[in-house]
Amino acid sequence: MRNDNKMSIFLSLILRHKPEVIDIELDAEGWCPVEELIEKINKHGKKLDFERLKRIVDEDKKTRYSFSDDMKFIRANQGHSVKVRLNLVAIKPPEILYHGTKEAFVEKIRTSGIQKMKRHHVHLSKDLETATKVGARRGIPVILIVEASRMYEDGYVFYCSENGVWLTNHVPVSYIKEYK
Ligand code: HQG
Repeated sequence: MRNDNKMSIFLSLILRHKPEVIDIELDAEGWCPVEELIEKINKHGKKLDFERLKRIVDEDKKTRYSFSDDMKFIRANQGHSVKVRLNLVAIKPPEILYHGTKEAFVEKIRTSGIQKMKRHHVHLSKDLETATKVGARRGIPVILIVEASRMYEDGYVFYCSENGVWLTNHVPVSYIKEYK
């Protein structure tokens, strides 16, 4: 569809070069929230809904764009002129990693595990002190001990950011030991 081509070119402009045209920000890895992208493109006077966006992504001949696994984020696979870091390399984590959270969240975490919520990954620390600080931002901190090695052996993928934050997609309940 000819109009889809035009929209795809506009998407490239936003996701690779000039996100500021619609006042959106890409994160360090080039991702932006799909819902916000659609809303801001419409505000900009172009018509886009999720169905159309998905069609453009799926039918792009050069696979220019990707959705995150949960379809909540989108990015250009390459070709950026804005600075993005697409090179998170999966690496083996230490035996144990820590997650600092707020006491009030523990009950939910007990049933659904540690989820990335609004971020792109679950953030974990290699030391107790950092995790305690993260948890204390919101109230009484509770530190969860994550059996990272066992997760890794079971096929879960871990990354370590340049600033030493350990990242993974989800920590299922069975890998969490609680600690107060
Ligand atoms: C919690 C700061 C209910 C999770 C810090 C956390 C960190 C759940 C909150 C970085 C849940 C999300 C990240 C579930 C997780 N049910 N609550 N199933 N699973 N949660 O801020 O880890 O300043 O997105 O425990 O230093 O607190 O941004 O994550 O309390 O490194 O650079 O939901 O943010 O760094 O909160 O913090 P966040 P986080 P920056």
